[in-house]
Amino acid sequence: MQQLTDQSKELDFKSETYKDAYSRINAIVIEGEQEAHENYITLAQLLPESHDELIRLSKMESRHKKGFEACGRNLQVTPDLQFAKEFFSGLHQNFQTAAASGKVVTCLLIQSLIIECFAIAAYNIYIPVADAFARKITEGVVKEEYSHLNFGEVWLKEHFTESKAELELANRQNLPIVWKMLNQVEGDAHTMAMEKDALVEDFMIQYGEALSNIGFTTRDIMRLSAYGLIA
Ligand code: Y39
Ligand code: FE
Ligand code: FE
Ligand code: FE
Repeated sequence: MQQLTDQSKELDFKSETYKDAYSRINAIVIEGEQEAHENYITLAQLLPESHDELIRLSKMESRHKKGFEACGRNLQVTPDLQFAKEFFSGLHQNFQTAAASGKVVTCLLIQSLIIECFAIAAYNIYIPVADAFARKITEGVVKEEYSHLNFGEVWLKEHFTESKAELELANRQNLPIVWKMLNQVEGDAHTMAMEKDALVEDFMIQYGEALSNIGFTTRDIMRLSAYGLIA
């Protein structure tokens, strides 16, 4: 923690090194928000009883995207959107496949649990080391991400018994992808004073809490979390 604080004092947001890392991390966030927008529209079609609420969430995601685009412009950084598309391709493909066969539980696990927890961890770790403009934007965004995670938790808790087996399989298929994604951006995150250990820790806390809220036991959570480690 102390190290992070010291490092953030030395961050030069205008340096080529920082801007190069930002071109990829900012793109990931922009692409992630765009895909989240689309995923909630898809979920609205799959869950007619929650249609209006899910459309409301999808609109929040497109506002998040606009906010992060402004953060990039503010630092005069051009986001590397091609890199970001590839970065998300594994989770994107799995979400599309699940949606096409009406597997709403898998879709909720991917978007509302895994991706939202990833976003919450990244944004929480970013806020203390962000430039002042991006910090304000990110503080507003992260509050809303908690409400997206909450939607998934509430729905899955209400349908826990019949969703449990599908959740276990979807966790096993998608958690390893998250670790690969984290490994890919470890260096860029470090340049921005975001340490991988802190990202992993925050992610596991959010994700473990979510699984607990849905109805998994501590023993289940340990087992589910371990799948990430064998990526
Ligand atoms: O629900 C949302 O708004 C999530 C899509 C946004 C994804 C953000 C992904 C952040 C990963 C950043 C990795 C930095 C180390
Ligand atoms: Fe968002
Ligand atoms: Fe979200
Ligand atoms: Fe370091």
